[in-house]
Amino acid sequence: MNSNLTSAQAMELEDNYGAHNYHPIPVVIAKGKGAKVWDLEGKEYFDFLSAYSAVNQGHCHPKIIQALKDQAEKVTLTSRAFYNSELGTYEKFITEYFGYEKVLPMNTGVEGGETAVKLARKWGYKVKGIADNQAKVVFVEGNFWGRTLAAISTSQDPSSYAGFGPYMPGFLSIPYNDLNALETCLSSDSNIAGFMFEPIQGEAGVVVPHEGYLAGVRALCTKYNVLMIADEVQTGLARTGKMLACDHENVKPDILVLGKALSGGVLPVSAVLSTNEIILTIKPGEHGSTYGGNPLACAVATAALEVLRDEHMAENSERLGELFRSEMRKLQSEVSLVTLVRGKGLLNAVVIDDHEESEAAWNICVDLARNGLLAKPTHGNIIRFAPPLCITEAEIMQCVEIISNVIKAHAKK
Ligand code: IF1
Repeated sequence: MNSNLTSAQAMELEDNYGAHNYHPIPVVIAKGKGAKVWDLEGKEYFDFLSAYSAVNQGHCHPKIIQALKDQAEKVTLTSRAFYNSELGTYEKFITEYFGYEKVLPMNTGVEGGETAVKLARKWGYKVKGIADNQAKVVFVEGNFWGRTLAAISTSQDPSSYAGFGPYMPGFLSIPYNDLNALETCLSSDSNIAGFMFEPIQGEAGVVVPHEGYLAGVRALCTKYNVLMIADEVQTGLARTGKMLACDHENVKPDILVLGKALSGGVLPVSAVLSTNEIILTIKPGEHGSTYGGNPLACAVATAALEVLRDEHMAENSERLGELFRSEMRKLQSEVSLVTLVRGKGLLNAVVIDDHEESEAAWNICVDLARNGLLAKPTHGNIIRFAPPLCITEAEIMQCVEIISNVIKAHAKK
C-alpha cells in the first residue's frame, strides 16, 4: 500500500493532475483480494462493482497472478510481426472452450466490438454480396459497447455521444427486447450484415429481456442471413449464472465478443470468436493491434478461464444470484424506495424510486461505502450490485444486511 499517501491526498492528486472524465465514489482503493478491497487507511469493503465485471474471479486471484508473474519473466510482447510461443496454444484453448473455429485476439472490450462490426461488414461484402460501402449493422436502443466514435454513434445516451459528432454512418437502431421490431428491420433491408446486442443490457441498468428473446434473435438472424453478434463483454464469463448469457437459451451467436474478466482484471484482454467463413474474410494486414494476442495476455487469459471453470463460478453465480434477488425483494416489500429488483446470476440492479435525476441512489452508495460495501449508480437511480463470483453465501448475507440497513435508513429520511 502506498502508505505515503492519505485517501484525501490521493483524491486531490487525481483531481489536480487527471482528466475529469469520471465522478468516482470518494473511496481510494489500495489493495484487493477476492471479494474485498481496502483503502489507504486500511478500511475494508466488499466490492459490489467488480470493476464493471472485470474481476469475476476475485481481486488478484493467486492462479492468475502466478500466470502473470511466470510469463512476465519470459517475454511479454512480441508484436504479431512474428509468431510467439503462447498464442497458438491459447487460441486452441479458447476456441475449444467456447466451441468456435477461430479467435481474433484484441485488448479492450470496445476493440472487440469494433472488430466484430468490421468482420460483419467484410463478411457482408465478401460473402453475403452487399454492394461496397452499403453494409448496415443494427444495434438496439439502450446499448453500451464502449467509448470509440463508432460505439457512441449507436448510443441514445447524450452523456456518451453529445459533442463528439459527426457520427459513423451505416448503423441502425431498434428497440431492445422487441422481436417484431427486429423482424421488421431485417426483412426491410437486404444490406444488413449484422445485429449486435447485449444478451442483458449492463449499462442501461441490468435490463433482462423476456424469456425467448435470445432464441428469437437467433432464428431471425438465421432467417434473414444476418450475423448474430453477442456482446458478452459484461454478461459473459459466468457473470449471469452461465458461462455465457446466451447459454440461458442455448443459442450460439455467429460472432461472440468477450473482454473484461477474460483477464480476471489483471490487464486488458478481449477476444472475438467466430467461424472460418466469417473470421477469414479479414486478410493479413487488414486488421490488428500492437498488443493483440501478446504472450502475457495469452497466459493470463488461459488462467482466468481455467479458474472460472475449475472453481465452478457460473454455478456459484447462479445460486447466490437467486439468493441475493430474493433478499432484495424482501427489502422491496418493506420499503417503497426500492421500486424494482432485476438481474440474472450475480449481475443485479435495484431501482431506487422512479426519478432518474434522484440523488437518492448516489447518497445511498456513499453511505454503503461508509458501511463497507462499494457500489455505484448507473443512469441516476439504478444501483448495480455485481460482486466477484468467488463470494460466499455467508458474505452475500452479510452484504444483504448492509444494503438493507442503509436503504431502510434512507427510506426514513
Ligand atoms: C466506462 C458498464 C459502462 C461494456 C459492454 C463493451 C464495453 C463495455 C457490454 C467496452 C464497457 C465499461 C466501460 C466503463 C464503465 C463500464 C460500463 F456498462 F460496465 F457499466 F460504461 F457502461 N461492451 N463497460 O459494458 O469495454 O472498452 O471498456 O474494455 O467507459 O466508463 P472496454
